[in-house]
Amino acid sequence: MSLIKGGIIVQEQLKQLEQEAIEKVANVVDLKALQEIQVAYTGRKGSITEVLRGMGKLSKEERPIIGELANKVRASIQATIDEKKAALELEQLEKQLEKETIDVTLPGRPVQFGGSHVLTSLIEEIEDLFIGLGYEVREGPEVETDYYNFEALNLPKGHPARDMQDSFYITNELLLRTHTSPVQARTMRALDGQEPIRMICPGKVYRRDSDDATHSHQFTQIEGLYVDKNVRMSDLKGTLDLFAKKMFGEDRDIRLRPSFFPFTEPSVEMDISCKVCSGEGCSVCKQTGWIEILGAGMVHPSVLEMAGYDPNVYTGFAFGMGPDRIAMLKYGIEDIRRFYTNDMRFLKQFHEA
Ligand code: FA5
Repeated sequence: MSLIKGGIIVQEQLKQLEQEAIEKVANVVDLKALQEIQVAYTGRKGSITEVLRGMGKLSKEERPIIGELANKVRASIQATIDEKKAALELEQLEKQLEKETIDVTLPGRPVQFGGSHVLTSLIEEIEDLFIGLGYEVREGPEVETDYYNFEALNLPKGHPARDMQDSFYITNELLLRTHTSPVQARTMRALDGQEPIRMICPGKVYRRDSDDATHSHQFTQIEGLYVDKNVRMSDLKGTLDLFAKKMFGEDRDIRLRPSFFPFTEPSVEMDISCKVCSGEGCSVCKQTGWIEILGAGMVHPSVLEMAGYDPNVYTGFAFGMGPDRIAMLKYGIEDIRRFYTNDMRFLKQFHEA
């Protein structure tokens, strides 16, 4: 059947819409505008729906013909939109890929390598030296009992020499150890007075000292203990002399001064000539030309006895050195606080390339 007047008009309107939509789609340059065209023509409230509203005025015979035509027009517009959409999406993807291109010839970011802290390296060097002399490395707790930190070292409660090491107490009986000497007492106690000992113990210690160029409230020490039959003061002197020469070289001056520690008798302190000023006097050596690096002496008979060693059979020597001060002297560092302020420019100087 052929269309009569009303049908012909609707048919014309539909064909016009199709042509109009296809032209618009052809000129569109972005997806948003394309979406708007879709809504305007094929959407629920779009132009095609609008035209179909007039169907009521058509004859019964014309309606299916126009309905079929409307579907074809809608499908044709949709197909054109789909094709355009695919093309625009591809274009967009290509643009994005171009923008995100990676230049593989650009230099990469250098990987930052970590390294041992200068004090850790120095402590390992000292450990190696003493291991070579037959010493073993031991450890002890940083939170120590008053007994091991003081009493077992001949420093009973109220002893005036406790003031030499102003302490951080946690309770009446617990404190942050002020030196590594408690490990002497712990080692002797563990061996029950039966075996000779050759040990060193590195670790952190804490004191209520005011921080300055050569004092820190937290620093490191290495304790050394040698107990056997017939250990003499000359053995201590020979050991310290060897240590100092290996550590600082043959040309640096060393001196031993008489001193006092309640846990050794006799006691000495060892100084090394200042590298910063070559012995002339500077702020590091407090104008004396020397820096004290360790305390030492023959283990006091009472300390041996308290730990279960018979002082008539066994004798021994002990020393406690400060690796912070040793590092300052070895590398010419003018302030101990540099070790603890984490300035990478300072710390990196000691890493191997
Ligand atoms: C002692 O701590 C004794 N326990 C050492 C000892 C062990 C003597 C065994 C006899 C037998 P003294 O307080 O002098 O001694 O400290 C030893 C070393 O630690 C010093 O020579 C010094 O190198 C270092 N030292 C002491 N106080 C500080 C501080 N506040 N900052 C950095 N280093 C320090």
